[in-house]
Amino acid sequence: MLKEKIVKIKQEALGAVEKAKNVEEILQLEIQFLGRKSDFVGILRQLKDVSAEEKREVGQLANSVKVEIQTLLEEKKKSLTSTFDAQAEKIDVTIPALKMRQGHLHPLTKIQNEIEDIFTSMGFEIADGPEVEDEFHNFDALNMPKDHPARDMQDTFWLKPQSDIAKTPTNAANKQHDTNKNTDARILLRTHTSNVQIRYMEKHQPPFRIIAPGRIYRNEAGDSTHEHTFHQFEALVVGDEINVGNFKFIAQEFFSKFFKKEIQIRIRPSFFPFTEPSFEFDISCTVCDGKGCSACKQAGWLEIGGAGMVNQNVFVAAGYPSGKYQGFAWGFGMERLAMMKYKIDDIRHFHSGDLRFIKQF
Ligand code: FA5
Repeated sequence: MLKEKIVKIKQEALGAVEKAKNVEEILQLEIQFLGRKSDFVGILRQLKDVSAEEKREVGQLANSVKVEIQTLLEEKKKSLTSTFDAQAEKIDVTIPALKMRQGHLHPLTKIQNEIEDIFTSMGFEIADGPEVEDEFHNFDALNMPKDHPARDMQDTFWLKPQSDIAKTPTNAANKQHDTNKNTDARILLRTHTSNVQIRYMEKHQPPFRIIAPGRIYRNEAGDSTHEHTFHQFEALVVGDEINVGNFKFIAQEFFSKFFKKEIQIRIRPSFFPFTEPSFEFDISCTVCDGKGCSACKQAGWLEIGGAGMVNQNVFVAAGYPSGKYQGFAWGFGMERLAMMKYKIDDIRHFHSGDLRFIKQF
């Protein structure tokens, strides 16, 4: 009799647990079927009145049913708490996913890569030189002796002489590792990429054609077209019979490829100690093609940079015999070129770190 009651309770419990929809209902069922006032516990109380044999049988059955109901309640509780309730979460699967933010190259890096691609396609090699330079490679070897007024054209950031640095206590202790160096050489932040001309020629023999893009520094106040830290781009072509015509052709090819339109070159007399003759060169205006507009102040031409035939004194300083080779060199500002290409009105944008500017490229 008690056995049947237990089996009936078990079936009722299984059915009820099956139908339960949330954790609260499960807790209610636990009280209803196994709680102190439940029928099940009532049956267990009646066990004291039955025979020893029935007590044993009913007791065993009651235990296993209790475990069964408890396990069932536990499993159902788990399954209910882990069930994903899309309604409750209010997830709208039709909303477009958030865009991943992607990094990209700085506009100047892009310009530099473009320039390098064009020149390597014309058989040029890319050369490099130090930004912290000695006076010899930045000035003396480029035919600008110490008292030469041309040095004033490029205001210089001088660095502490190495002998001063060596006097500091830590470095004095290390000095014995360093005894071969001329610690009195004046060092500076290079004022142009022309130092690479000397660095390259000291190690290579003509014929060659190189370009040298890089960062340079000038101790001057900034405005919309001047920075104290900017980038230049040097070209140097040396051989037996290099002439101004070669320069004009290469320059015309490069600028036409860079601006993706036919560009004319114009040269005007100028002066640089490291070139003879020297000239400034202009390109036909990239906006009006030479007709005259506000971008070129109605001139039809845009100033690009300086150039010239390498001065023989420079070849000699680099270790070549005088009169044996000829070459041309040029140097221009990369920021200024980028400003022309992308119509940027202020050079200071490049290093401002302003993402609204950087993200446009
Ligand atoms: C020179 O630096 C020469 N080394 C260029 C050269 C190389 C001439 C080889 C001949 C042969 P200059 O000081 O004019 O020249 O500078 C060259 C270019 O750098 C300028 O035409 C301009 O485009 C850019 N530039 C000069 N000063 C600044 C500045 N403060 N901010 C941004 N760009 C500048």
